[in-house]
Amino acid sequence: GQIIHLADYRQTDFVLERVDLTFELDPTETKVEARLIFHRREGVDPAAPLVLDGDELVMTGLLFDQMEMDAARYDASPDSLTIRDLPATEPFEITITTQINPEANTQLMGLYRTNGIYCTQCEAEGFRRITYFPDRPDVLAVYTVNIIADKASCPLLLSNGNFLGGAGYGEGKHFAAWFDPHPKPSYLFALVAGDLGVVEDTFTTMSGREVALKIYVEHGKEPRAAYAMDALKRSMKWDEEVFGCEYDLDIFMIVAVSDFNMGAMENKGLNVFNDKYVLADPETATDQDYANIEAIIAHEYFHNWTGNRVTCRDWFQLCLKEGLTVYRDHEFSADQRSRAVKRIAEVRHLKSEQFPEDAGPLAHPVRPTKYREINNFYTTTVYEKGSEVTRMIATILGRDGFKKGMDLYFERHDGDAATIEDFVKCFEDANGVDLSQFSLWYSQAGTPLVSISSSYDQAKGDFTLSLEQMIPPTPGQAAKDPMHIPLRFGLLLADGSEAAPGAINGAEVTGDVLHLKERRQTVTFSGIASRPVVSLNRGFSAPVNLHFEQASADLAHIARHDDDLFARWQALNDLALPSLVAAARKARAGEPVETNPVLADTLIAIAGDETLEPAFRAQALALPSESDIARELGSNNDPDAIRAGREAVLAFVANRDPAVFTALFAGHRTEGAFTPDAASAGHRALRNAALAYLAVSDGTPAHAADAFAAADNMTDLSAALTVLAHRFPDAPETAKALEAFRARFADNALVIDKWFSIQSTIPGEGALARVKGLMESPHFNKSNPNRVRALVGTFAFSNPTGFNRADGEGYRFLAGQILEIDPKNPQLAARILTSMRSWRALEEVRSDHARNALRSIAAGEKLSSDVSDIVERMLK
Ligand code: HT7
Ligand code: ZN
Repeated sequence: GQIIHLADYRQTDFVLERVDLTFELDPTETKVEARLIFHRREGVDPAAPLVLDGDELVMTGLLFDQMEMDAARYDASPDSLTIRDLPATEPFEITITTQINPEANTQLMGLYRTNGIYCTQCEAEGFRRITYFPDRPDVLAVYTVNIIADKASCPLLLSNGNFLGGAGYGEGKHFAAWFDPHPKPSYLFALVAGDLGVVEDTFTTMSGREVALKIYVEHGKEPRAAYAMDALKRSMKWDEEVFGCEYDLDIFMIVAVSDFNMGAMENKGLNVFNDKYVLADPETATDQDYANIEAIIAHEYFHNWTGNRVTCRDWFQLCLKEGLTVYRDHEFSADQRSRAVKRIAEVRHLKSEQFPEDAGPLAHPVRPTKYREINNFYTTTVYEKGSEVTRMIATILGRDGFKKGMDLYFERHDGDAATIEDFVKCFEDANGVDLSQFSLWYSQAGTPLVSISSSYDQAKGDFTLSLEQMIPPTPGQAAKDPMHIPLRFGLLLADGSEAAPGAINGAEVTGDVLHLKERRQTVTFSGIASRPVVSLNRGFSAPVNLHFEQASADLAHIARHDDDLFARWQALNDLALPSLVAAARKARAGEPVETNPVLADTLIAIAGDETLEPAFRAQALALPSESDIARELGSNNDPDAIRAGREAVLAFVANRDPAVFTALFAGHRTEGAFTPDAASAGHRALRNAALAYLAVSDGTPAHAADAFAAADNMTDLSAALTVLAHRFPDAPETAKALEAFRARFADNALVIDKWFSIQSTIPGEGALARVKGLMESPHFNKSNPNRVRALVGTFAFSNPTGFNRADGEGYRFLAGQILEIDPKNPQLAARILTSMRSWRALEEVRSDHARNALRSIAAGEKLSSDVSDIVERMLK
């Protein structure tokens, strides 16, 4: 594929006025008739042809104003349709008939069949696999959709908008008509047809309209959709209360399908979900599953305003809808649960996924300026860093200023296909501020590094911070300008209270936010009576790396006393990382590992502090991961040494005071019927964190085997199974538990995915053989994306020692898998391949093997543009 540049954007020559679609569904020969009414845009050359996008299309008919089109006036190929000699000003109608094969559509883009259900996925460029169309997000039109299908196998016929009516259609067929009054881009089109069960409810909007809510799932699974329905109603209410956004159709539908490339899709009025993010009950879903369902239901619902009512002008603006909507779903979950614990989970995720992307060959700005394959830009940078950029706008402007900007955005751009500039301008205009320097966050890739030193002058009562920012070079961007970095801070005194400085010089400070804007800045706080400990980047107000050599005692002070819970966790993390890095270095050199006792004692004190919420204590107990340590080390990494060092530190903590973990494990059992609320989940998280330490100090599988036998919910059951499998892979107890789990859940594929993932992340050399063995299991299905992600994806992304074997077998295995998956599902193949994005940071032997494996992929025949784009960028 060729490279598309943001700078080349121009409007279409023709305006699309109306779309009428008729589908005659058939598993292998579906007929699609598209009636499109266009007119030439004012000022456009009257000779300019109409060029429509297609992808693997077969055209079986073409009419112009209902008359057969003269063959001399058009050229059709599978990927485009060009029509000439069109009217200069007046509207005209083009009717295109295509024939498509949903059964053979293994890419899961366009119209496909999954478990007998017809369903569509059109974002980003799937609509062009259904019919020829101006398939770009700035072409908005009103759609009418007629669906004709076999009545017995497809009693349900759904599309966007409101139901117009339906009737029999002869020969065992029936039809249904839908009309969506809201102009929309083609990527939000959806059609679903099949035989599904339904869960129904209603929601009364803030202006008193009743909306029918329907969640469609496979027959028999209806009870497992109750939590999703509850999350949907809470989302609808929250969006009214917090953003003033009211739902705008008579019906809102969600359909759960088992073959899906991503999490879910926000089609107007008809969201389609990966069933993993809809179905839950205590026996089969973990607390994490419940939290994910709540977040993704909210995310897709929130797109109704941020994405659908205001959409993107072009795909470069993807973060306009995604970054903003992730920010909105984060805020929603924070309001539904514990804000600090939610923020800790977000930052862990950001650091473990986005920071590596930003530091490697796939780094790109939140708003990229070029792409070859848009599917490859649904990245953690666009989504999660995009959300952080939105959060910084809120931090800089404050709650009210942010709200004013959002209100103006909806007022000004409802019905538009907008840009990031439009978005930022709303905040500027609503608040009378200039965000031009801030906007570098959209255009400069790479995680800024802020280096800090401090000094205190007792005689003068002055505390001084020297800050310096550096934005590392990224592909295509060697030199960068200094950015506007909003750092929340507090100055903690010895008694845990906060100093209130008399004057602050050297930086703009608004409230508790210090605005770092220059490359170097020295900030002096006067009137400070004793040496303070600075707590910086509270709440992770800016997505940056901080280099600040704070003494262990100072970090322990923050960890014990900061009134910002997030800052306490961050201090613990900052205390742990140097120990873990030092441990990895020692392990690499074959030397004994020493652990900082301040770390162990602080961790244990927090774990045992009953005044703190259990979920927070569980987060505190989770040491930085192997990939966190790898990132901190930066280069020449040996995953085996990293793990060995981390294991030594973990063992030191586990053995420091095992009684604390015994007490936590015994004291946080949740009694009574399971509820997925955050408080109960917190008790389970703390208890299971304690179990993991107990298994280390005790050295036997006994605790975990007992916990497995006693578990009455999936959170506890899978946590116990993980401890057994990861700590005691060869124990008979583990084999027994794995088989019991498999047998019990053999007919629930989503639970079997957990069984795959737990085994594929067993550390060490044996993992690859285990994964290969599991691929032969009758439960594995290489054409289902959830199965492939659970087994192959989890192995490559989340098993550092197993995947990065020194002999390179892990990379060669992955290369083989990528080449096998690519012809069937290029998006899935490309995404799993990004697991190798940090290959250059590996030590030489491994990085040589990794390079060779990547080269073997690059040499593959007929690679998709998805995979070739990723592999070429990774090798550049
Ligand atoms: N907006 C949706 C993105 C999406 C997608 C993109 C490419 C290929 C398949 C896809 N399925 C869903 C999901 C979201 O961010 O809400
Ligand atoms: Zn989204």
